[in-house]
Amino acid sequence: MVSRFLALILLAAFSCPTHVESIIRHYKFDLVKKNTTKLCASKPIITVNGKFPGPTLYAREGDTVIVRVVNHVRDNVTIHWHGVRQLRTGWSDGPAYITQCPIKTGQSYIYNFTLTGQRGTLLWHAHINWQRATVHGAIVILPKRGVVYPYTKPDKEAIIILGEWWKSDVETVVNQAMQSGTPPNVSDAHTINGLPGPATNCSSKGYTLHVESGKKYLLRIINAALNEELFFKIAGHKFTIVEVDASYTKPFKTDTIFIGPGQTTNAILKADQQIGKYIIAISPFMDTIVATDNQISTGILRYKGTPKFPPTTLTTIPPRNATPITTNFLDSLKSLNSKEYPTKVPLTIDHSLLFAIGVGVNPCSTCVNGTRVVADINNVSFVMPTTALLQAHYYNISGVFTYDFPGKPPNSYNYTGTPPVNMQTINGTKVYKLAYNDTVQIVLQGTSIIAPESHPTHLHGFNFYAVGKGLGNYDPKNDPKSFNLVDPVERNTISVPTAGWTAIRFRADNPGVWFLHCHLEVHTTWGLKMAFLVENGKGPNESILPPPSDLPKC
Ligand SMILES: *[C@@H]1O[C@H](CO)[C@@H](O)[C@H](O)[C@H]1NC(C)=O
Ligand SMILES: *[C@@H]1O[C@H](CO)[C@@H](O)[C@H](O)[C@H]1NC(C)=O
Ligand SMILES: *[C@@H]1O[C@H](CO)[C@@H](O)[C@H](O)[C@H]1NC(C)=O
Ligand SMILES: *[C@@H]1O[C@H](CO)[C@@H](O)[C@H](O)[C@H]1NC(C)=O
Ligand SMILES: *[C@@H]1O[C@H](CO)[C@@H](O)[C@H](O)[C@H]1NC(C)=O
Ligand SMILES: *[C@@H]1O[C@H](CO)[C@@H](O)[C@H](O)[C@H]1NC(C)=O
Ligand SMILES: *[C@@H]1O[C@H](CO)[C@@H](O)[C@H](O)[C@H]1NC(C)=O
Ligand SMILES: *[C@@H]1O[C@H](CO)[C@@H](O)[C@H](O)[C@H]1NC(C)=O
Ligand SMILES: *[C@@H]1O[C@H](CO)[C@@H](O)[C@H](O)[C@H]1NC(C)=O
Ligand SMILES: *[C@@H]1O[C@H](CO)[C@@H](O)[C@H](O)[C@H]1NC(C)=O
Ligand SMILES: *[C@@H]1O[C@H](CO)[C@@H](O)[C@H](O)[C@H]1NC(C)=O
Ligand SMILES: *[C@@H]1O[C@H](CO)[C@@H](O)[C@H](O)[C@H]1NC(C)=O
Ligand SMILES: [Cu+2]
Repeated sequence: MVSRFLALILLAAFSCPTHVESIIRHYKFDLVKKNTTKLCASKPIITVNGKFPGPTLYAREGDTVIVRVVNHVRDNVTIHWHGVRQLRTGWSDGPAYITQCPIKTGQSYIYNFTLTGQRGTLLWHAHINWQRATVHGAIVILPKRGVVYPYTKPDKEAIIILGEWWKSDVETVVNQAMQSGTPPNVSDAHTINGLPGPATNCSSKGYTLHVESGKKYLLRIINAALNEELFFKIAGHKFTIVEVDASYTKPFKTDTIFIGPGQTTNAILKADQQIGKYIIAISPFMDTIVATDNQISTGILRYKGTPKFPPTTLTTIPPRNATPITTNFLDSLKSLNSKEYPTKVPLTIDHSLLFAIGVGVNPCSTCVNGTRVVADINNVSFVMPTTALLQAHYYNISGVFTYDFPGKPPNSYNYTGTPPVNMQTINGTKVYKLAYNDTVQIVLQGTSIIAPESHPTHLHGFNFYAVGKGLGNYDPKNDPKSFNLVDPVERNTISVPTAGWTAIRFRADNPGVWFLHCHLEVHTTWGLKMAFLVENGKGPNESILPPPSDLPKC
């Protein structure tokens, strides 16, 4: 028996010399309320393991991650592993009422997924109501053992999580807005690794990044804010961008990073300036009339050997409406497209979709002025079901959703011109059905109803290629001529420019039900969301796995 066991080990070790072990990483997430004092006001917030931001999940490409989530708070909970492909494991994706029912108070659920073909930085966050304001953290996927980065290995690395902070309870903020039908209050401060910094009248000193002269640092930057696209700068220093959304990019230099909620950016910073202190600053981007939290949060980059009271080098803050900075940044992003990491843009398209995304106004007798601001895709404001869509799909439960999500707007109009007089939408829980391995192009077309606005749109279950973008209305005749089908950036969340459009492509090689929504939580709440239903394929590895036995029930 022992010798047979040994023989098996030897066989495994020698028959496959390039084999690299993948291991199982176990984590436990306890959802608990915790009084936090490092913020402006001491008040209890929902946290994972008492931490804000929550714990970092470390793994290597190929590893399986098991996270046991235990809910000790009064609120329902779910956790989403943002950007993780979840190949065949949609049960572990996390959006409430899309792939699972919530984990109720006192209950637990095991998320179980494998990190296939991805390496870099992602984030995890709560995916129910506005809980992700405080329930979020980093996911670091290292390359497989023995595999190097496609860029010079940095000496050290640091995780930098950008967020928002409200003096009030966030669920109170959103509930108040839903009752009045008006936009919710903006946050009271921005945070860097949970610290707002001195700019916001807090006792907090803010975050400090300690560096040593001459060394290179890999900064894993995450935007975990609910409602704000952000600029990130460090005085006197430039960044080399090497990866976004856990996909390698062609390296390029910039002094300002533009990052939307749900997006991640790996940037290399060389500590090549004089010893001293340099301001780190985050500020909002908004190039239309919508309100933002204009608090600038700051931290400090501090060189080793800096004297006690050194001068601090300041940085200029981009104007709130600095559209050209965002355009430069987005236009510089190209996928690496190397031999090891090739770009695989679908060249033929089975489903060519046009999604008009934006807001609308519906009647509401109990609301301020008798109307409610809503949001929609192709005039459908998505209504959350009370049974998760994936369960309804898997168990053939009828009446939960319909298959008639429209592939184009029901009426065409000048999407970026004078808005239609009738700004009403329809309610629906509709999905768009795809066969396994179908190829999809979606042109996300922003609308100017009430006001045009940038929408950082997130697709679950897939990475997509951003093949084109432009201002005004998408022109199906001429715009495809300038599509980049060679090295477009690959990501899971993309900004749709204000009064413009973005075209994305992906292959539906992951069976399940996959959410697509604006990652500005205010717009998701208002209904700017839908789901793709990808059917099983024929092969043995082309079907969704059976649900785990502890899957929560509604
Ligand atoms: C949190 O702090 C507030 C004020 O400092 C206090 O009233 C409250 O009881 C504390 N809550 C918890 C859960 O510790
Ligand atoms: C995780 O999923 C795998 C594959 O379905 C299964 O074999 C394993 O038992 C699961 N582990 C846990 C802890 O649920
Ligand atoms: C939202 O802002 C309004 C106006 O400043 C204020 O009256 C209200 O109390 C705020 N709501 C919450 C939940 O903080
Ligand atoms: C900070 O405090 C000063 C003085 O009390 C006040 O004028 C200012 O409005 C405060 N700023 C914020 C962001 O609360
Ligand atoms: C309600 O109507 C008043 C008067 O027309 C207007 O000033 C206000 O902006 C409206 N509020 C909303 C939330 O639409
Ligand atoms: C759902 O229906 C499909 C097609 O009719 C069938 O193959 C499948 O077994 C059914 N699933 C369940 C869980 O009943
Ligand atoms: C749409 O409206 C914009 C802004 O008013 C205008 O510049 C553009 O020419 C219009 N496009 C069409 C096709 O009418
Ligand atoms: C959206 O649907 C409503 C209800 O059917 C309709 O009145 C409205 O004209 C539609 N709007 C657009 C832009 O298609
Ligand atoms: C649309 O759905 C919302 C809830 O999401 C509900 O408040 C509203 O009454 C519905 N409107 C219609 C016309 O059914
Ligand atoms: C998916 O489609 C592509 C061509 O579009 C084909 O090369 C590939 O083999 C297909 N994969 C599967 C698993 O069917
Ligand atoms: C299915 O997946 C397993 C494990 O990833 C792999 O060993 C096997 O070759 C795959 N089978 C097919 C037909 O692709
Ligand atoms: C929690 O989720 C369950 C299942 O969907 C639901 O019945 C219940 O109302 C939710 N509780 C709260 C407080 O939202
Ligand atoms: Cu949006």
